[in-house]
Amino acid sequence: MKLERFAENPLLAPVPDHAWESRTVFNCGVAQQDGKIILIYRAQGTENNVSRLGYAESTDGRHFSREAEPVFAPEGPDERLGVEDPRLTPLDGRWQMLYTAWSPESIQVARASTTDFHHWERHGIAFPGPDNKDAALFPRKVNGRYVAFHRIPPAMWIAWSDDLEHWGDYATIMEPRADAFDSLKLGAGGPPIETDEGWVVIYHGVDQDTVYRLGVALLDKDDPTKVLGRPKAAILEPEEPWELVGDIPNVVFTCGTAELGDDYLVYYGGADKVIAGARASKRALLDFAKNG
Ligand code: BMA
Repeated sequence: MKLERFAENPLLAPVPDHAWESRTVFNCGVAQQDGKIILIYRAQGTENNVSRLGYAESTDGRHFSREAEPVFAPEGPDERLGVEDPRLTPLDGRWQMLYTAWSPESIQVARASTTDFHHWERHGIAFPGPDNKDAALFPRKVNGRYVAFHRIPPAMWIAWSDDLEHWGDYATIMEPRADAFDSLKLGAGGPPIETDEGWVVIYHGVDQDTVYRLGVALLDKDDPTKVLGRPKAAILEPEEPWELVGDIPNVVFTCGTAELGDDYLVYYGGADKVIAGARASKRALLDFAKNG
């Protein structure tokens, strides 16, 4: 089973007139609110490598209008090199965002929250470095505690918390597999999607040639450290010119999914330079995740 790309791709490209997003726009968190699909996307200008986050919204999921200024920018020593790869989760009436805080000393996961995507409350570092990223919160508590994915290379991990501030009980849930698209390393895409049969997780896997592909897995509903299904084949791999060539070649990388009718809409960065979308039927993706 493969994701089916939108005919409209790429959906968003860099804007030469905007200094902060003139070079790249790519990995984006996804939210759904008031009938809109909202993308909070990573962007870089040509002046340096610092990443900021921009805002785009759509009513059909395929045509987006965007804002001229970033909605979230680096602050303080931990973010000197940028804020990257946001993942958005609705929890207790707010949108929680986990993102990569990058500095010369460390790669860490920080948390901020909002209700309108323009005014943010910062909550500081959630997962300290030296190298932790690809974090996404589950959309509800499991067994009375908050849960999140995170990544300590080369594996995908889970962690637990009572208050969203203090995280512990780190556990590896998925390791690289020698004979698959995720042979070098892997990390979560967006937050997991709850289904009757478990948590569907779309994730990225990297192989020995540093090609980034997307895969899918199914985790147990009550014990998400238990992997119920993990097909060997990728569901999306770089094929289009703007996935093969860009800022970093051969990359498709997702930070979030929307739901529209019977479909999942997966938003992803292409070659770290543009934003694209692809769809899958909910049933087909779940069946594939389960049975591979
Ligand atoms: C990862 C992250 C992503 C990026 C990917 C491919 O380590 O930095 O933001 O898309 O590499 O370059």
